[in-house]
Amino acid sequence: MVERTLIVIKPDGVQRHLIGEIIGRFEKKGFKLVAAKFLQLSEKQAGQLYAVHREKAFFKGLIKFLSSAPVLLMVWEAEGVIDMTRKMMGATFGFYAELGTIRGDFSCSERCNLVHGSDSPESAQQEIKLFFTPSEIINYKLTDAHWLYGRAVSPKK
Ligand code: IDP
Ligand code: MG
Repeated sequence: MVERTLIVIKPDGVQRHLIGEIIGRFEKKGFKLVAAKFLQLSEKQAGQLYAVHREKAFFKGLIKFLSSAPVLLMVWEAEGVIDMTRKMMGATFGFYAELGTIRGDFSCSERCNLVHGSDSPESAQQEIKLFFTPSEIINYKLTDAHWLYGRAVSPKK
């Protein structure tokens, strides 16, 4: 099923010059970028994104970190994009994440783990709505869709 997910390159990803690296991985995998915004979040906006963690001991530090410098907010679209982006991000703590994942290759930290990605269709829908209006999400076709999903040749032929 075609899904959309919110991906955020966190302040450490921007400061460490990893925007291109992170976008490049998603782009080369074949996902479609349908919206993007570069901005510095307020503590309130950061708190809304991480509302599920409000009771956690790390919440306050997380909100300060996320609102401390600019972030790149993006919506990516593809069949199964939520699970695939989570796999490509790797485990939450950079020092545990598998090599080959974004966090495993570039993060050594619990908090500064470079990237946020929605973890379910429900959270994706909610999180996208926090930052993008429907008209800011662009509907368009990529010409490689047949090749990407392996439907270039009909199985009968
Ligand atoms: P996720 O980003 O892999 O979905 P979550 O458990 O949703 O991980 O945590 C949200 C974010 O909070 C993490 O990406 C990380 O930046 C931060 N975080 C999670 N656990 C800790 C912790 O124990 N200490 C400090 N920061 C944490
Ligand atoms: Mg999470």
